[in-house]
Amino acid sequence: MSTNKTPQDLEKIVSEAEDFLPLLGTDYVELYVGNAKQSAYYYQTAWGFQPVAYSGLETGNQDSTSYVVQQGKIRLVLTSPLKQDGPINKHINDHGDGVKVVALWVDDATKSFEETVKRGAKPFLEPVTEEDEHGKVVRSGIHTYGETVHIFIERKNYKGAFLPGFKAWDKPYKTQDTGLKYIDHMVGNVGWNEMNTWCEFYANVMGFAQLVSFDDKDISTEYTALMSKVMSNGNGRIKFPINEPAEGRKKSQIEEYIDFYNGAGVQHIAVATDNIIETVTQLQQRGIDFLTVPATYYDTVLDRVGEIDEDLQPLKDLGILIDRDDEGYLLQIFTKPVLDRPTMFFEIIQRKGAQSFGKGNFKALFEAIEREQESRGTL
Ligand code: TYF
Ligand code: FE
Repeated sequence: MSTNKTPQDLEKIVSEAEDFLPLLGTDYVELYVGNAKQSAYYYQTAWGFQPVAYSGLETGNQDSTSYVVQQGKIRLVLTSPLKQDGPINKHINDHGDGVKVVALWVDDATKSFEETVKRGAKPFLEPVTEEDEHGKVVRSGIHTYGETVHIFIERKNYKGAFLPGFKAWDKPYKTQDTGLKYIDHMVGNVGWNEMNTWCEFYANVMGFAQLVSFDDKDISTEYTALMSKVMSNGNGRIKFPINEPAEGRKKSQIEEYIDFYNGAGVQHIAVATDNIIETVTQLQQRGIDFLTVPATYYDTVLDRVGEIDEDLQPLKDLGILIDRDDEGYLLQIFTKPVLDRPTMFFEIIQRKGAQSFGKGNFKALFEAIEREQESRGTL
């Protein structure tokens, strides 16, 4: 069964949360990767991100290299170690490439740290002020699920390209963007029976409210199951669904992730576009692989979702999924994992009123994932 909070419920939780942890948005997402130079090239060439900033040997950083790329409001940081045996090496050894930092943009990073630690967050980074000729930035950080962390970024007194320690990176090589605008939501996979613990963390420590809950009856096929709850901050700019595996006849995709990632971590980053047909056409031409559903999906989809603005044919050709709720409809599609391990993937989403997550597509989507699991021998 799905449960939805009324606007009145949300308003109350929201106004309380806004008091102690106002979040302005996602500041950046940092991945620890084996080869940052090549990852940066992939995100530029295949996804249309633009070069923004760089840190490495040339900037006096002896330990690691980071490339910052941006598209719309989406900022990715790709980081690799330069030496052996450090924490970044260990992270890559344990998890493969993956998201280490989900950075949150705040007005006061010191207060964000104090308020969350007071409510039980495990500290990752004590508030620290860093300066260069462009101003100063205050950063602080707390742990979340697995080895993932949230870093609070206070940049109201900063005008540089990214953060102190980085130089502006203006590479003559530029690629056409693919129309990606902002991060709509970021999903965490956690272990058996851990979903509620982490939802309570977001509620109690960060003042988030639960938007929706899906149990294994909503999210199951004949073979596999999972459970999911969507947590949101007060202004709705930050939405974190949390998934846990559920018992099915075969192995849940969440369990497969946990096995290969060696623990909890970020499962998918949903990025918003306002023209999904254009965006996905571009991405497919540049070699991004998407999950596909059987052509029969399109035989009945309009009976389920009613009238839509787009022609059905291009949606069918590209494999874009459609769902509707009380507020409107949405278009969405999922990439295959973008790493060697079956761990992280992307979702492309275009919202046309709907504020939900595509529940009507879950069955077709999870059957598509099962076919992939089958091909990997992990079902
Ligand atoms: O974020 C969501 O809830 C949707 C649906 O493993 C979804 O994108 C949920 C779980 C999953 C893949 C997609
Ligand atoms: Fe999603």
